[in-house]
Amino acid sequence: MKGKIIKGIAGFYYVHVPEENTVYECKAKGIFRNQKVKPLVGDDVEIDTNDQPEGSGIIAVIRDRKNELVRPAVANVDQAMVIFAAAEPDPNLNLLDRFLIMMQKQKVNTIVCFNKKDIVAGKELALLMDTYRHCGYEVVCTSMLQKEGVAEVFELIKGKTTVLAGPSGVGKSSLINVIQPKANMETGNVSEKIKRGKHTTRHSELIFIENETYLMDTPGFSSLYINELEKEELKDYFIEFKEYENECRFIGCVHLNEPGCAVKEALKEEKISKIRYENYTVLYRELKEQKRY
Ligand SMILES: Nc1nc2c(ncn2[C@@H]2O[C@H](COP(=O)(O)OP(=O)(O)OP(=O)(O)O)[C@@H](O)[C@H]2O)c(=O)[nH]1
Ligand SMILES: [Mg+2]
Ligand SMILES: [Zn+2]
Repeated sequence: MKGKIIKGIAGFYYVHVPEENTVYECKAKGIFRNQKVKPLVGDDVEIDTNDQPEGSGIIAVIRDRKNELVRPAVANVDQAMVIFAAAEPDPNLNLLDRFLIMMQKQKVNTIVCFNKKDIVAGKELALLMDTYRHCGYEVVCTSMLQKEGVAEVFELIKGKTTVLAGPSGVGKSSLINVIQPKANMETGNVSEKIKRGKHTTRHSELIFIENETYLMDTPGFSSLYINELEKEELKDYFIEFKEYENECRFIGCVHLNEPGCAVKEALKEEKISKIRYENYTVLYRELKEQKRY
């Protein structure tokens, strides 16, 4: 039978078989372990249910993956939507930039969503949105509490498999519940004291929304290391630098200390966001340090 892995917990994989609209609890065939292939949420598989207890099966075949992400570890996604709360928890834009770089490196188109717009001033929100729109990203702004921006989100996810990612407590599971109330995902309060999420979602899970439309819920992350990237390449991931780069005095300018740098000039004129540039310098330094070991 053909199906799709919608969840994996402690060596068990839950495979949805659309033909019957049922879910089988499966183990993977030993051969995958020997070949060091780990089944992933999102995998299209074939399962064998002969001689198995009712509702159980064995994953016999994992079909070729369209793509495979490392963090979160999922397969066959069409795009990502990264969610940050506009407040509570305050958005960590350095973490957002790290995520955007990682996705771009993996060639996965990413939509940026700022949730909890109900608790911040319009001006603050506009600044966040402008910053990322200016870098070429599709940006939406929502309140899952007041169900605002939902139609816009739906338009963007329709007909696709979208992985939802972001820190804990930003409203990833809440978004799924608003779009598909039947999903009934568990959500958790943000801690009063430290204003951080409580890591309510523990496992990635694929949720069927409607024909051809899936959302993948994932556990919140609190840090991301950029690796497998040369420091000289980093600038290419800051697309807003592109239009100035040709004007830099030196070919291969990394826009840090070089004289006659057009990117730094644009920064001075506030044509490039200060926070984005700062994140660039932080990440550049980090990549430089990594190389020493
Ligand atoms: N004010 C406000 N609160 C929201 C909004 N969306 C979600 N919340 C609340 O934020 C808290 C965290 O929401 P979750 O959906 O559990 O967050 P999550 O991103 O799934 O978090 P993890 O599973 O821990 O990664 C819950 O108390 C939600 O009710 C919103 O738009 N506005
Ligand atoms: Mg969650
Ligand atoms: Zn430069």
